[in-house]
Amino acid sequence: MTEITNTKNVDLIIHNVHLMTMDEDLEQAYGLRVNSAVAINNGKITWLGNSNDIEQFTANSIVDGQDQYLSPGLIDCHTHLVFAGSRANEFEQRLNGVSYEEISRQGGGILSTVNATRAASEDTLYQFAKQRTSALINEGVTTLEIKSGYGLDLATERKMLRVARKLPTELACNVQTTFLGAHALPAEFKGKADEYIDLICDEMLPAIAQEELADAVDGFCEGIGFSPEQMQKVFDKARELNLPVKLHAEQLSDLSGAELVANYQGLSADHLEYLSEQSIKAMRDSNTVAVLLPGAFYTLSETKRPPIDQLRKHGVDIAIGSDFNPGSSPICSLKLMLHMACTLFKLTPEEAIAGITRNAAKALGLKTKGTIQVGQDADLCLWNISQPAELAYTFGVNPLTHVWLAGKQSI
Ligand code: DI6
Ligand code: FE
Repeated sequence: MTEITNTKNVDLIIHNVHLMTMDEDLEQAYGLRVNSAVAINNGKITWLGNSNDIEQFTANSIVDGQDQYLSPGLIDCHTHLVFAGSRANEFEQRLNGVSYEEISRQGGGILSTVNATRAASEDTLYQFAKQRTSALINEGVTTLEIKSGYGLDLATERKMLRVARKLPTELACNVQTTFLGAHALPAEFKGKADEYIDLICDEMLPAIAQEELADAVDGFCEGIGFSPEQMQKVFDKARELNLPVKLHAEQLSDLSGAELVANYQGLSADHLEYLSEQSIKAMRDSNTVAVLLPGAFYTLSETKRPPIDQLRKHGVDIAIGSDFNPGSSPICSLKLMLHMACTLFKLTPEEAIAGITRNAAKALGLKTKGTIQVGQDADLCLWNISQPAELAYTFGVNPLTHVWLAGKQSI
């Protein structure tokens, strides 16, 4: 078996497990290796092989996995979980027949959360975010992405990103942050969208980049968001500052936002219900991941599914995110998204699980996460299940028994 360490003394051995490696080079579904073991040293996977071959090691800690399944730590590659306030009133309005877009045009929607988030103290925001992140962690999430975008002014966008950056100091998780200044037009810029885009490019983005508060840049390209031309300006600035880009695209209509972000070698295009084949080809050519968000599809009672067959046909990688936010996806569960990716979007359980591991890592540009392979970070989940598909099949029971983050047991 592959070995990259000279020493046979390691920090941790987990044996007697079935490995869902999610390694795409292995032929078995889920990259499955039954009756296996992994060795972990300095937070990395240093060996994997047959459970009978662990005698060659001495380890500070040995865990008997008792025939359970070991998967990569789960990755939620799209959340908006730093926010204040509730939008239950809009939930009620929608069920009384007012659409998501109408609510937004009337000054509710994202702008209502912006008001609450601007008014909240950093500590209040942090406490809410901590509670939500804990909920994800308890289901096996070890890495999550968090977007700003409910500040829409520099001070509040910075406040949100600082909150996101602080979470891993108290919780066992990795956080990737994304600057989403171009999420909506703030009320004080009504009728002056281009001026707001200039503010993002000239002041907000350079300040955020200088403070290293964001790992990527995102926007909402939509009739109720920003036009492709406006997003292009933001992407040009991001490129100048060496920040990768991604985009909320084709959620409610087709503006070819996915093609635009692909032209900037974007990490991902997200939502994509109204995605065209032309944009799919552009995504394929730039390795831009398709991030599908079944929570928003479900909450908004959308009926048009993302073009899954076309994405498959062109070999575009598919990831799944929770999009957890107070408006279109008030569901803080990646496990439920896994289930809904199958039931609503008809992904196979293997595709859906790849969507919250290997492909979610790609969507975040993380090369050392999302699979169980030698050299990868030892972010791992142990599941008391009888087969991999069970992770997607049930919801409401939690089969998670152990989690390791960089080789340290956290659950
Ligand atoms: N699309 C979404 O689904 C979220 N943001 C976006 O651009 C929704 C944000 C919200 O309604 O608060
Ligand atoms: Fe979103």
